[in-house]
Amino acid sequence: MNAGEDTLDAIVIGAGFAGLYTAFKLREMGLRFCAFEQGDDVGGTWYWNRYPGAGSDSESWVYSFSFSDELEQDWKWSSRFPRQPEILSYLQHVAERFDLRSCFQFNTRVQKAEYDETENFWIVETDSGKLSRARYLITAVGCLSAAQLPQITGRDTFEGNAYHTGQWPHEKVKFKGQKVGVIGTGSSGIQAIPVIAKEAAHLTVFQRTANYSVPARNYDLSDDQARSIKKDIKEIREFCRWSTIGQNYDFREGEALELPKEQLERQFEIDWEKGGFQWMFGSYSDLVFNKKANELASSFVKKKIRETVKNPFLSEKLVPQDHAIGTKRLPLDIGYFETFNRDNVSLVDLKDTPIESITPAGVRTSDKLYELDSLVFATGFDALTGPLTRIGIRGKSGLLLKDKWKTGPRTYLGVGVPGFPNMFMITGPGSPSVLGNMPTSIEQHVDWICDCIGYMRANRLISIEAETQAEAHWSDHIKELSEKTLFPSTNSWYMGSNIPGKPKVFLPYAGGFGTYRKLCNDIAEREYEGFRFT
Ligand code: NA7
Repeated sequence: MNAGEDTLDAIVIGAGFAGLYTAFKLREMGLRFCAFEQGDDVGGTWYWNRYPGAGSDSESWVYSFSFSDELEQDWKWSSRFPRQPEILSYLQHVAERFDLRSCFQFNTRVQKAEYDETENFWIVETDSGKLSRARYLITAVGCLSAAQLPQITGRDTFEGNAYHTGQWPHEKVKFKGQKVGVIGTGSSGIQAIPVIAKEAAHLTVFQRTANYSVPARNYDLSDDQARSIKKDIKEIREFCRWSTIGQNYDFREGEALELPKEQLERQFEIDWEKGGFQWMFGSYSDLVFNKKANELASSFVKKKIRETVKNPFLSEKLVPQDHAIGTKRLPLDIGYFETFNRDNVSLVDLKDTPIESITPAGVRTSDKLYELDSLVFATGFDALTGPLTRIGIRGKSGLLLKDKWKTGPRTYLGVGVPGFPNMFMITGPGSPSVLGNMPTSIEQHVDWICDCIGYMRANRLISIEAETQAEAHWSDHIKELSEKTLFPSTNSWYMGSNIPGKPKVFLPYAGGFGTYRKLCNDIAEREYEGFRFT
């Protein structure tokens, strides 16, 4: 590809949390860069995921940027767990406040990015055919942005309205008076189902795997609560930066297995009333790492499901049978299990009666045809690798990133890949990313990457490339850490097992966010050990 003579310092892909902060930093550093976004505005995840009930499962005061004290003090969150419209407004506000929209070309999809080895540049081609050339390629493409539609016979023949939660229309979708079907009971389905049920004439939930869920217990923030959070925000942020999952809480001292059963049960109850991820990740760490301890947590939630769902036949169908709690991403819900007490909601257990096809009229299982007006695919994403491999990224010797990762992604720190010099991935595979609070992860990566670029410029270095040995060591480390957890025991998108043909490899770094931050800092201090410069 030939991109002409004008060479930028950097090209950024994406205008979500990661792209916005990168643009802010690069501009502060005085770099010439161009940023592309396929949507027509900023927002990333929150631009696309507009389904009913969509929202963050991290508390608003940490699910936000910490780089500007003024922004932190001025912005007013209305609730504990912000909903999609508010998060999108926040990101639009950030774009306006810091004049970041001018850094982006919207409605522009990056099709290809190729590294020119002789000149040490990235050449990027967008869907308009335009080529741009830059020293650095920074991917801010998100971890859960490549929507996955299931491969079901006749999927596209449905004559009603069909939606994927991750590609939701921008105009209001109406379900009033309709027979609606939802396929999928992951976090998206669990958020959407209670809201759709309130509007639809009838909702049929097609469940393949019964899932755990913990109540969010969302609440409106009073002025006093907001004031007190703002007063302590610096300490809160510092805690997040060094915590296990980038949140304002961490595992308790001690182990669940050490406690008398009644005491643990009491603690579970107290935490259940508080709601949120804290129920598990602010509790005892052996719930996550030890099968026996995890069984105690799993049993507690199963008991809660049985207590909530009035119809005993239905509640048994909703009780997870085949996985340990937390090994699939733990959803938070606002009335999910209660929804199955409604007269207008029914559950189809696909383990008993699998989907055979989708027809023009609805969903046909081995039992019968469910006629539908609208069908919602809450079927997830090609997580972490999908957003990157769907772009034709070619490194040295024309190697496609997709081919390089044929047997699973291998990276160094989840930031760099040997053979792909001057490419920086924000929250790429092999970094903590999806195992924690995303804005905390994103800010850490963007700061680290920008410091690295600053170092290169100060030292007149032209290219940086992760070393093969560092990649091998890091990949072994990722595997080793995952084997200390219960994650590999379950089919989940963490393991890549939701995508047909995707190698079954644990994708994120499970060593804890604070530990990872320290590692990255140490590596930077040792002049980017594990990377080779020219
Ligand atoms: P998830 O968590 O991947 O959930 C997808 C759901 O869709 C899950 O219940 C799947 O069942 C189900 N699914 C997928 N394919 C099929 C087919 N072919 N038939 C029936 N059911 C199917 O995606 P989400 O969007 O909910 O959440 C993704 C993340 O986004 C979330 O964790 C947050 O971090 C934000 P399965 O369990 O595979 O049997």
